[in-house]
Amino acid sequence: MRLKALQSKFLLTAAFIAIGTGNTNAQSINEVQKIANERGLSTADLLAAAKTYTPTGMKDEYVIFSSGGHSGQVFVIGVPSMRILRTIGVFTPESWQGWGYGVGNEILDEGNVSGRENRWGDTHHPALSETNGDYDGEWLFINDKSNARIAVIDLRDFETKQIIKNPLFINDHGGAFVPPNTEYIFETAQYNVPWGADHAPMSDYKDNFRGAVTMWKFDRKKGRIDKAKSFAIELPPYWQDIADAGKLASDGYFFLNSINTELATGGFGVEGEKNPPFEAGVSMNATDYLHIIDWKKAEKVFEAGKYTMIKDFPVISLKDAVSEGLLHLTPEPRSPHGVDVSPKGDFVVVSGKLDPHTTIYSVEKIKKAIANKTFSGQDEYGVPVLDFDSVMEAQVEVGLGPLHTQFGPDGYAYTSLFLDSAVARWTLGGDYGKLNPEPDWTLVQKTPVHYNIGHLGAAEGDTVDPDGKYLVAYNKWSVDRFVQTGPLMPQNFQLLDISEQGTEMPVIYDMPMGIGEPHYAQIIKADKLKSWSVYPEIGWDPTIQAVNPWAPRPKSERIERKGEHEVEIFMTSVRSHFTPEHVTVKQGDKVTWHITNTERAIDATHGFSIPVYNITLSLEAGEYAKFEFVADTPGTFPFYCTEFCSALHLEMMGYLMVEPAE
Ligand code: RUQ
Ligand code: CUA
Repeated sequence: MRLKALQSKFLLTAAFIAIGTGNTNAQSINEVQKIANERGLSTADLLAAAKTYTPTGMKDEYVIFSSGGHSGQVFVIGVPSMRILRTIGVFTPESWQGWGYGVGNEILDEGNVSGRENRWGDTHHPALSETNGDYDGEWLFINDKSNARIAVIDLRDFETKQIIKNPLFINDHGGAFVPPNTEYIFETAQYNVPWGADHAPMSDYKDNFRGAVTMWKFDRKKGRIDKAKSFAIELPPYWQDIADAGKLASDGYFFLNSINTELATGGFGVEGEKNPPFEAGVSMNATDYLHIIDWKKAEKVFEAGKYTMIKDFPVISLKDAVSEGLLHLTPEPRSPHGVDVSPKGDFVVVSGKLDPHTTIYSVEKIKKAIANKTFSGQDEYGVPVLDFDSVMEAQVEVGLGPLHTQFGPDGYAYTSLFLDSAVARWTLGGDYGKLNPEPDWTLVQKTPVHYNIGHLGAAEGDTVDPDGKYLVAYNKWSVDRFVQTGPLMPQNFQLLDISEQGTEMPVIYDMPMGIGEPHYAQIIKADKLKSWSVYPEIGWDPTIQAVNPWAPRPKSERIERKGEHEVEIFMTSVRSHFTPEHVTVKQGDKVTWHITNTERAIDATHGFSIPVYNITLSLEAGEYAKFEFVADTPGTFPFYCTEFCSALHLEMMGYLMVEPAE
């Protein structure tokens, strides 16, 4: 390392004279050289630093919206600095944002499962809203795999507005995905169960367990999923896996993988259980099925009333899905995982975990095969299977354990290789062929990553207009990359520079991700986000994105007793006091507390917390919030502002007195 650094002295000096925009003099070059020598940094390291170091005040060019895995949250990260900008509380309460401790509780309750409070989630696949197949920066959707729920996040204030529980299945994986104009949010089941997760013996698997895809109608004006206009399509009980919506050439289609076409039910390991274990049982067939769904047709079938109500939810039956010609299958190499549609929508890339190739299907050929009924047969549920050879376009040997694919603007595709711990760059054929110097459908190079990459994300790499430039490897293991943090270690987000054709794709940054276990993440150009810096007006209620008439204003603060046991409090907060400062209620009172942060300055957030009652809020400039509780515990409770908002922040407090009942 040291030797390499010394050898590169000349290069390095030249580089810094060439790139520095400040006062580059011999002395500072020497200093850089000295530091590089002391720290054992190579020229490549210094270049990586120059590409990622983001001096104070300089903002990031891209923003990652990352799932938080079983933290239940979403994380927002800047690129290329790889700095965490914020978390977004989604399925799991988050006390900094006051999410689920007095505010947000109704939304979290929408996600209750079978009448039970459920306060965590396993977020996998964020989907930014799209217009004409390109991210528009307005909305973000994300699934919860553990309980089959979808959340809607408004990117004006980065807050969760809705959580919806799927009534049919208990577990989802192929979601959230949106078609090019975000008419729907797709959610598909994974580990199949009988409808509504009702009980049935495992011996009923083939007949009573079902897969499904739900098409949640998104009402962009209201910013909410419209359950009344949503429906599902019944699917065979294969484990439907990840999915992608068609675009341009494949607009109107929706593709999803499956594993376990064997219909394995496990049952191995203890006395008397002799079935193959799941991991073997679901991997026996040489091929599984890619599902091809014509969702525009499905929409028409639903609108024509051709559905049955199951668990109070409209479902197009498998039989009708077949007879209406909206569902087709085609074989895909065993244990497929990722399915990704190319930028022009003309190819579908499938990667099989146990096959070293990516398999590319031609959308034109798929359409032709459907029209000509070029079937190789049907599956055991009567779904027609398109002949593999007539829809397959190419196979590229990329390496071991291919999972997910993203795209660049230059005809390159990038596939994550879990077993190889690498990112493979390969070339697309067809129209993309002229964009890159290498021949079509060839592996170009591989970059090792550390370690065991799951998803990967290129800048806008799943849209109709990918940007290239940056790619992030979302590695599952970090092993030896960071200071040991006990046996539980962070994941490793590695930033790769993919800006140059034909050259290497160097890793230029390692970011430890020590919160949750992210899966997919999308990377959007930062200037597409039009986030508010303060709420538009004083008294703004983020749950309705409008001024709330109940919002307290300066001079209207008061405490109103309504009848025997009800009290309503109207409070304002501004640097550095709450008005009123004394709130007295009686034990047993039902308390409704309204509070407005009347600030107009950027970043003038106040917190508000009450001990014992488990209340903590975050009130951003202009925000109105309401919370309710029953004052059943008498006592003296100082409430205070939890954000260090001003020099007199410690003085920003008051007392809640709950008088004991006689
Ligand atoms: S998939 S395990 Cu996104 Cu690779 Cu969930
Ligand atoms: Cu307001 Cu501290």
